[in-house]
Amino acid sequence: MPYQQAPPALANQYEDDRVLRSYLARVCPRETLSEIEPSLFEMGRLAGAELYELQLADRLNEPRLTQWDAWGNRIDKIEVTPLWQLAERIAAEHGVVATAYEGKHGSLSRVHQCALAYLFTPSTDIYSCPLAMTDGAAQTLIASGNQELIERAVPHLTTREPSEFWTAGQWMTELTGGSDVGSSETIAKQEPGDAAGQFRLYGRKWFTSAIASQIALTLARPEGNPLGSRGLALFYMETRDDHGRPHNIEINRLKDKLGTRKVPTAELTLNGTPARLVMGATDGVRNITPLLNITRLWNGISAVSLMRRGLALAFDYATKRVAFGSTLSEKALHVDTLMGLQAEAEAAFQLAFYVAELTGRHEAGEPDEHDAWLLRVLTPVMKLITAKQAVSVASEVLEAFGGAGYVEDTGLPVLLRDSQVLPIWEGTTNVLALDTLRAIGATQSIAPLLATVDRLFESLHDANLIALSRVALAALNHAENWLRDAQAADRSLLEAGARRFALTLGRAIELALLIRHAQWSQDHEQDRQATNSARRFAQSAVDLIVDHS
Ligand code: MFK
Repeated sequence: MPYQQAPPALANQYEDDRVLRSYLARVCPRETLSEIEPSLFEMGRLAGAELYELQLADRLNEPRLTQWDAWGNRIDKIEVTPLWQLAERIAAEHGVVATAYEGKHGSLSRVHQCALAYLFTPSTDIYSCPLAMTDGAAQTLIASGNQELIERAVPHLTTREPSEFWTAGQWMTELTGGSDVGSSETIAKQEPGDAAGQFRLYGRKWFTSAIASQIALTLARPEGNPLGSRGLALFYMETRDDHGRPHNIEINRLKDKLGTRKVPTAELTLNGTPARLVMGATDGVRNITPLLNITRLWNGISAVSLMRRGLALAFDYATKRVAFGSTLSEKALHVDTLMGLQAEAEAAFQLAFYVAELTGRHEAGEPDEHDAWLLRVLTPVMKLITAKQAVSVASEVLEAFGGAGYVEDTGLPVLLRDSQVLPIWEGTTNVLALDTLRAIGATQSIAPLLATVDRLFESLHDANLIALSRVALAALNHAENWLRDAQAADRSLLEAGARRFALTLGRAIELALLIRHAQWSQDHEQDRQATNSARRFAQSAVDLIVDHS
């Protein structure tokens, strides 16, 4: 009988997720949990069964652009993959965006929605990209107060009815202005007869993700406005005309990317595309920031969901793969390696969902200055640290499969390629490290974060966890001292250390949140697994600050 290797398999992705279930049991009142759990069981079932099977079967399909028809007409038709077509319907029906807007559970509606997105994402080939932008566009339109656009678009962006559902693009990146959005060159012109607020856009957008979306929010400079980000304005556009063709938009080509290959990302030319001002004719960058902050939250949720997928497969495979006389799950070194990755993923999970809680409280109008500061500072910190962890965990997960992890038709290499986008889009690590400094802004101190961590540790009574808590506090105090000294020195020292500072904040707050959860889990579930993860995580590098000489 020739040797054949059993492949890794997935169970119901909610049912066997200790970390998600334990977290929800802590943050949700019992009644809320029993109301939301059926939706999570169902999404967990789909993610571990039909969607995952279709994802493997759909592996070689990619989106296609057809620029011309047989008769010489420019059509710029985009066809997305079969899994993407199904994912759109499932996302709408299961409320992967809508749940956050239905508000059935107050501020926890955002947590519920993020839990759905976390389960949905790893089996749907980064369909989370258009969903993230859809969610961000809805937030941005609502924040704009533009009643006409809110009434026109938000019901479509937040519906559960697939035939009514619209997704949104976020068209910001230009050749001149990648991270430096203020350098954008797209011009907005008003022509005779155009209604107030109605413009036509001319320019070239260099990296427009999920080009099949029905609407897009974009930035352009109204003629005569000054250079720089203040001279840009925020515009709303519907991307198709009445015949379903791109509305004065030429799709020049789809990008040939390392990963996210199912996402139709285009270079395009706006050729007099009709667009409406969303709010005011200036300050477009500031006005689009609600979108940036929501997509950064989605980035973090996607990062932890991809880590979870890799580990679910690796843990299952370890029970099946026999080498040197026993399964990998019986090899102390293999298990130790996986547990180290599990600790990274668990710490990242706690931070991503903590930011979801803060976002939910903000959206539910539970105003609190302290929470507002935390949300503004921790959003970039969470995005940058979880993205780095996702790449590193994905790389190790592939290695845990040996050669199989490097072979395409196992469906494993895509985990690494898709993770690699997470530190790049929605603000690179360095851009977000600088944004963290900007967010700390006037306080010039992380005192509110230190106060939060003190509160997280108030109910600690396990001696081991109390010892671990000192690691988090020491790192944060070191960061606070470094910040004070760097602010007193010249700007270049502050800037040069910004990445190490932000990464340290990220790892220290992850550790603090994990310790808090571990204590709860000991007390309420008699479970020490989170404690073991906290111990491992505390012994990895938490403090990355390098002092000035
Ligand atoms: C898997 C799910 C992930 C989702 C996938 C989505 C796929 C989409 C792919 C993409 O589109 S990737 C492109 C994303 N591009 C970026 O994220 C841009 C990265 N660059 C930055 O974030 C820069 O920091 C920024 C462009 C914002 C800097 O621009 P400026 O011109 O230097 O802006 P400035 O003057 O610092 O900020 C303008 C205002 O906005 C200021 O307020 P004031 O006018 O009141 O002073 C800032 O404080 C404010 N601001 C900036 N960032 C903010 C913010 N406010 C709140 N939150 C923020 N994040």
